[in-house]
Amino acid sequence: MAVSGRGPYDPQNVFAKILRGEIPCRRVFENEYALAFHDIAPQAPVHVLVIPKGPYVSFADFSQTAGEAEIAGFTRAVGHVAALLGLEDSGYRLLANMGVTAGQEVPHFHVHLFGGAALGPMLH
Ligand code: DGP
Repeated sequence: MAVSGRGPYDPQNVFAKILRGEIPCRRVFENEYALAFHDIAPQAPVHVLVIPKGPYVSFADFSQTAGEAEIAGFTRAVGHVAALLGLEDSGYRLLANMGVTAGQEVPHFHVHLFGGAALGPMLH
């Protein structure tokens, strides 16, 4: 079910549990700012989620309340993950669903990274 994308942050959301190691994920990359792992229901040959380590409900929350270092660190991590996955030459798509209209399901900010094939006009 879609979530509002507004606070308060629910520490029991599935990505919070992944961050705490309470449920497994197929990890691609991790540093102090971000964790990247394969989506459980991939919609492209490469479909990875990149999430910040901090408790942000959505893009709106992250962009408005995270510190400069965290925003910069997270943004760089997304680009690094794309490069790690070998997508820089072929290209890739980034997407963040914010709130009900976009169909955001998990109330922890995440960026979808799609690639590995020619992508249609819209995914997810
Ligand atoms: P969104 O609609 O933007 O909130 O997308 C949430 C994505 O999270 C969706 O593509 C499926 C993925 N997802 C949900 N639960 C899990 C999980 O437990 N593990 C992984 N790896 N992905 C999950």
